[in-house]
Amino acid sequence: MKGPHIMSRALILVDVQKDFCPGGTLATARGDEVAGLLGAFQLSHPQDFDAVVATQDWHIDPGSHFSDSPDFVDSWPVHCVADSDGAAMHEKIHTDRIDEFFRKGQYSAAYSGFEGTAVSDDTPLVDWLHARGITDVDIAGIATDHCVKATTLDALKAGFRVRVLTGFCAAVDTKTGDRALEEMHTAGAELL
Ligand code: VGL
Ligand code: ZN
Repeated sequence: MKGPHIMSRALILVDVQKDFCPGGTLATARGDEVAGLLGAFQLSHPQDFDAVVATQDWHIDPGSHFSDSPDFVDSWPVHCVADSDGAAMHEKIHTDRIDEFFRKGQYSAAYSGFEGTAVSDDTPLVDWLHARGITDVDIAGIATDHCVKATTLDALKAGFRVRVLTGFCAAVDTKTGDRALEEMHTAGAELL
């Protein structure tokens, strides 16, 4: 006989870092707003999640990901340099309520949080989630058109049921952000 259906949900906060917010080197217009909303959501919805994780863009020498003449598609101004203030989480995020941080992009571009490994012991994100029996993930953060999209598509490929909290996502560009949301929906994500 089959056992009972167990559902276990994680919240994945994607790259809610200072450099992606107003005043940062690669700011999104809604970065501060999204960070504030997510911080409030962390406090108001603790029971919704069996785990809360955060990803961080964490560049040491990411090659052509950085450029003095960025095209804002494949190359970018210097941002989220490892251990710099710009790589820190936005101050509105309650870091004491995050179970683990996953850093990515040290030596090359890495848009998906699933390229990240845990700060405490280097465990890849997918292994960390599987070890905790996570079946479902809610995804939010920055940037909708890049790292949120890549993280969502990888979560679907890994077999998680995925919801994107669209009101809690900030895009580099609203047009490509909206197109990215469509792509995520087509790939199987539920848009909330
Ligand atoms: C990101 C551009 C460059 C992101 C990271 O977090 O969406 N975007 N590096
Ligand atoms: Zn980056």
